[in-house]
Amino acid sequence: MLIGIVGKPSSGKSTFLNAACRTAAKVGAYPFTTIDPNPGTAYVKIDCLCQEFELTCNPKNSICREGIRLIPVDMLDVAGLVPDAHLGRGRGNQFLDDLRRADAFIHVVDASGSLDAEGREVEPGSWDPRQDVEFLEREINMWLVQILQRDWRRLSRRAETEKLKISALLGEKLSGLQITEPTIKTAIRDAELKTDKPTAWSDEALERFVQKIRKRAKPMVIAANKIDRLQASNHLEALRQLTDEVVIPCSAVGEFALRNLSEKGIISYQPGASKFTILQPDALGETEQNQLRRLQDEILDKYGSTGVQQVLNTIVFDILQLIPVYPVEDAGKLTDHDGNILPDVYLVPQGTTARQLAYKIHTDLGETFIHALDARTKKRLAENYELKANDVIRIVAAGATH
Ligand SMILES: Nc1nc2c(ncn2[C@@H]2O[C@H](COP(=O)(O)OP(=O)(O)OP(=O)(O)O)[C@@H](O)[C@H]2O)c(=O)[nH]1
Ligand SMILES: [Mg+2]
Repeated sequence: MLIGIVGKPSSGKSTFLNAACRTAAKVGAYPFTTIDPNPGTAYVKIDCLCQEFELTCNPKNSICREGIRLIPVDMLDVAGLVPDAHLGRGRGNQFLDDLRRADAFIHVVDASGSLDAEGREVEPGSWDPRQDVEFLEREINMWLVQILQRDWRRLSRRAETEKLKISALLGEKLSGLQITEPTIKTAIRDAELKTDKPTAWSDEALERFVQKIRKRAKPMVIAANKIDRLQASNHLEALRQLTDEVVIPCSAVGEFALRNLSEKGIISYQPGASKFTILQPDALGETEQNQLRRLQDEILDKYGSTGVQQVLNTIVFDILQLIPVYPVEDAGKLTDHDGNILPDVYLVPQGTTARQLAYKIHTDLGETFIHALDARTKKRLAENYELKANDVIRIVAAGATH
């Protein structure tokens, strides 16, 4: 799974990546600090089943910390987008091609309103961040429109002359963008387009169509960043009223500082938590102590967390609606073939069947699938059994088990 970080220059995208992934991407108070994309690995958090089963687990594809399972997700932080990027302004929009595979986007917005449309500093609070939400959605749409337009004439003619379904041709063309035929069909219907005459679709119609696709195929969460700055809270409500996307108040800088101090053992802090404990007060200077106090009072107490972890969990569990399932090879001991307890957790879409899980683990396992077993009840599950969140599943296959 891949989550893309987008937004205008200097909104805090690389800081968000560094806070979430502990990367060292370059950060700077000037536009276009990032040119080449920065990858990272973040973690979403769930309660680990080792608590329910009262076992000590040996995670392999994830991490368990004090009963909290951390599941990795790939992230990519890219260059800033500016209005009319699709016409080549700023760094253009070609770099978004690195995000073709993305399952969702985080839009990092400067909620303190201290940067203009191009990411240049202005009087704090004077810029209305609602404009950023509007222009960015348009630029993402235009990026998709341009991909479509590249061979639209040929494609639409072919559909008409060869009497092929335009949704099927588009499904083939857009598969690299994780856009499937059902999504395309729904978008064609919602945009009220005629399927038998795609050559007649206007540019405006293509844009309408793409907008419908984007919402489904590249869902977005808005990280209302720099909430640690005074002016931000005023803009937060306005942002929430403007858009139907989820808006989460966020301080990437705050999260970065807390994780840093926690790694050094100076404080104890779990990402996403509403408080921290100072373990080594002597290691903190007066300024740092004051900063931490402000962080507690003005961010954690006010908003419940720094927002970074909440953005990630919201995308994976609320927006993409993925559910965690634990495959094991021994349904009694809950282990893999090496004896590791609850080794792996997979994030799968709701509605995934036992057999689809088998395919996800290994093609062979899917092909030779016989049945599955619920490790809690030891009941047999048929291939079309729809997995539930936190199922522990053994797959029984011809010649191989899992
Ligand atoms: N106060 C505050 N400043 C932040 C926050 N996040 C980032 N910044 C600052 O905003 C500036 C830009 O941060 P970057 O992370 O480089 O922004 P970016 O979006 O990656 O910028 P480009 O790569 O140029 O597009 C830096 O000075 C950061 O320290 C935050 O949560 N609060
Ligand atoms: Mg950057």
